[in-house]
Formats: sequence, structure tokens, C-alpha cells
Amino acid sequence: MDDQTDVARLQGMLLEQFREEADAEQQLVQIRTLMADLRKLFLYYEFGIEEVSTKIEILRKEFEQIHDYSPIEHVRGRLKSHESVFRKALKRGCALTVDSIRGEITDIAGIRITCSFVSDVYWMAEMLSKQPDVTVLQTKDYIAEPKENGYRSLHLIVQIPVFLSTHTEYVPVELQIRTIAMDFWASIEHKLRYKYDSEMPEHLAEQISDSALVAAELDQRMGLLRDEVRPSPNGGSDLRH
Ligand code: 0O2
Repeated sequence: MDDQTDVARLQGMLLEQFREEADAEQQLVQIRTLMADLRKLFLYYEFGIEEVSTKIEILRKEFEQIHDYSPIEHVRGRLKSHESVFRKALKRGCALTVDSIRGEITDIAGIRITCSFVSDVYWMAEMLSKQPDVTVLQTKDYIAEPKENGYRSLHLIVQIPVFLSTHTEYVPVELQIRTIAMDFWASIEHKLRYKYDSEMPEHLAEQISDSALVAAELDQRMGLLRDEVRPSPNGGSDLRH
């Protein structure tokens, strides 16, 4: 579907949703109210990113203090754009209401954590998951079971409370935890997929799929070196993956 068709369908969806309002002025009021509610919702998600980022930063600093080494290479938080959220809702056939969006789309707030070693990826996931105010809603382990194209990463949807002046909001945050090698591969694959609009030529698809195997082997080799240097933070070994 091209961009213009997409936008036309989004407009159609919004108008359909407010079709009860016969008068165009009223429809506009409803659309404005929806956008204002969404902005408020997105602010809560932004707070969610800040809360989880602080947790990650605390773990990083504490670990550096104790072990003189950081299991975390990079952390990047991002809020999905309104447009991406609408497109996802459109793809899923989800109504454009705050309640449906909140219930259906759990990756509006996202944090990507890049670690050096595979064992650090699981350690981060474990440390965050066991905090008492964190509820794990979903785990997808694409390291244990890579996607068909070779994509590897550990995905968690966690829910955390955000304490506001009048109430508490429980916000889902998608965590993508991966190694540098996994991240490098995913970044190149994403660029290729974007360039070819999901119809990647076969020879490139094969190359990217082969590269995923090379990246996995690199992780395994680096894991061997890591075990030589110091034990994994959770006592695990990189050799298991
Ligand atoms: P963006 O812009 O990165 O946020 P869902 O998100 O639930 O609709 P799915 O497939 O059930 O879809 O979720 P999944 O598998 O947990 O993947 C969600 C995110 O993981 C994607 O977000 C990507 O960021 C990343 N991802 C998943 N598969 C691949 C892949 O094959 N290649 C790359 N490069 N990234 C991947 P979005 O929403 O697609 O986009």
C-alpha cells in the first residue's frame, strides 16, 4: 500500500468512526478531542520510557561500580509517532480510539538496549523483570528461536506504574535487548527492507540471511572470549546460545 492510499484510508477510518456526527464541524471537534486524548496518552508513555531508562541506568552504574565493567553498550528510547501508531492500528483493524489503541498497541513506548554479550542480554532481562514494580506481559525470545530471515533479539513487553498527581497509570514498554552484532544486523536488514519496500531481491535476502549466521557465530566466539575474561553477571555462559 502506498503512502497516499494509507493516508486516504486513515482519513476514511476517522470519518467512519465519527459518522454519527452528521455535521462536519462536529466531526472535526471529535477528531480534535481524539488527538488531544492521544497526546495525553503519549505523555504517559514518555514517562514510562523515563522510568525504565532510570532503572537501566541504575543497573549500569551499580554494575560498573562493583565490577569496573558495563554489560550495557547503548540504550535508546523512542516513542512511536502518531502516524506509525495509526498505521499499525489500520493494519490490525483496531478502532482509532484511545481505549483500543491503549489495549492493542503495546510498543508505543520502546527501549532498545545493546549489550556486548548474549549472557548480558539475558542478565538485563532478568534484572529488570524481577523488580517488584515491573510486570512482564510478554516475552519473545528471537535469540533462542530466530525469525525466518535470521532476526535475533530478546523482546519483552513490561508494564510499569507511572505515579501522577491524581492517579497511577500502568504503562507498557517494549524492551528490545540484543548484542552489538544482532543490532548491526537488524539495522542493515531494516535499511534494505525499507529500500525495497518489503520486496527484497532474492540474492540480497540470501546474503542477509547468511550474515545473520555470521553474526550469531560472532556472538558465540565473543562469548568464548568473555568467559575467559570474567564470569557472566548471572553466572550463565554464552556458550548455551
Ligand atoms: P519499529 O519502527 O522498529 O517500532 P507487532 O509489533 O506486535 O505488530 P510482531 O512481529 O508481533 O509485530 O512484533 P515483534 O516480532 O515483537 O517485533 C516488533 C519489533 O521488533 C519491530 O517493530 C522491529 O523493531 C523489530 N523487528 C521484528 N522483526 C524484525 C526483523 O525481521 N528485522 C528487523 N530489522 N527488526 C525486526 P516495528 O513495529 O516493525 O517497527
